[in-house]
Amino acid sequence: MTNNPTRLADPGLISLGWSAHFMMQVEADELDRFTPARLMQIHRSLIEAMTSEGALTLTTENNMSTGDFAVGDWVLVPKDKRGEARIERRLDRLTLLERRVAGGDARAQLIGANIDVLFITSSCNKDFNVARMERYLILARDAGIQPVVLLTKADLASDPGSYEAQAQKLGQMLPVLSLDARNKDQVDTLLDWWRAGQTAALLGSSGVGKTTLLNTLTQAAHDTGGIREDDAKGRHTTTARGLYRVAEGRWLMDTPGMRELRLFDVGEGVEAVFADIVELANACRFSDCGHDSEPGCAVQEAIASAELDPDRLKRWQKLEREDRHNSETIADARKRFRQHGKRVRSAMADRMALKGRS
Ligand SMILES: Nc1nc2c(ncn2[C@@H]2O[C@H](COP(=O)(O)OP(=O)(O)OP(=O)(O)O)[C@@H](O)[C@H]2O)c(=O)[nH]1
Ligand SMILES: [Mg+2]
Repeated sequence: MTNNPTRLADPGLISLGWSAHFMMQVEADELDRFTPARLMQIHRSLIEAMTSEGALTLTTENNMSTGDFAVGDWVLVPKDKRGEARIERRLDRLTLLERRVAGGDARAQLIGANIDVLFITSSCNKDFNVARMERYLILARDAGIQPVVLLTKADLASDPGSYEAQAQKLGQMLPVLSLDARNKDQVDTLLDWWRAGQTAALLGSSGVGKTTLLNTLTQAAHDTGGIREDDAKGRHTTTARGLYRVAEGRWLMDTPGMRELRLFDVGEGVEAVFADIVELANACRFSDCGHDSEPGCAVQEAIASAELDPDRLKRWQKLEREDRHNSETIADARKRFRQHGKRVRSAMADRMALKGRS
């Protein structure tokens, strides 16, 4: 069945972020019954979405939970529904941000989908932490999302340039900006980083000014909160992820502050962010070099000649270990879950067969 580009090239859909990637996944005959919708906010049992005709509240089928969807996802919903509708199916994502949930659970949590630009947000105060920003950077690079480091509260720092210089060490070509998140002229310069129909997301700790940035851009008044004087930590004011329309058809995702970002399955992201160390490691004499005291270690040679910061090596080794551990744990948990599902299905089939015989 061929696609129907005329109906799917609806300007209303394009302004929601619709593109060829999603268009190609819809069959022409589906268009008689279904319409695409983008997910704006996800609650425990309901999802708020937008179609080219307006807002809708969505429900999921019994075998899916709202946790299977991410803000920013595209789904198909039955046509001509007013108010409430059920999700027929989700379209494949262009990009996805996910992390391992905090605590002992070996579960993945979806952060957001179909994001083009990630604003890695931190403040020019005690929140500033290079190792933490590096994690966000890995997440973005692994997902194929353009990262931009955004340093807020530049107005409160005596030397914001020193924070910028430290962040710039994360990558020579990484855009690093500092600003006062309450200043409209300064915040409007962010619009250069994404286009109409594209989606950017704000990620960072609580209190760094994510919602303040959204409010300044949209002139809206979503709740913002103060921070603690002693350690600059926020109070987790924003409690749900949400997608909002900002100037000229751009979309911006505000998210609740993250206490920690536990990565999994981001091997490619780690390699991209630490490409310099990976290259050095390839030049070591032994292929299983531990970069400790082995002879012919190119990594240690680079440290000795001050070409490589030893802290960066430590962070790389820690992130590699953590990624391997978390990826294995989540893969095991998923396997157990699938096996459990199989056992339940076969027990049900046995029961049905017995019933059929009696
Ligand atoms: N001086 C100054 N204050 C800022 C700036 N950005 C944010 N603030 C203040 O910092 C506090 C926290 O801002 P929020 O926007 O609520 O922070 P958030 O990142 O959304 O926090 P969560 O929703 O808890 O994740 C508020 O009192 C803001 O007014 C800035 O650039 N300069
Ligand atoms: Mg907030």
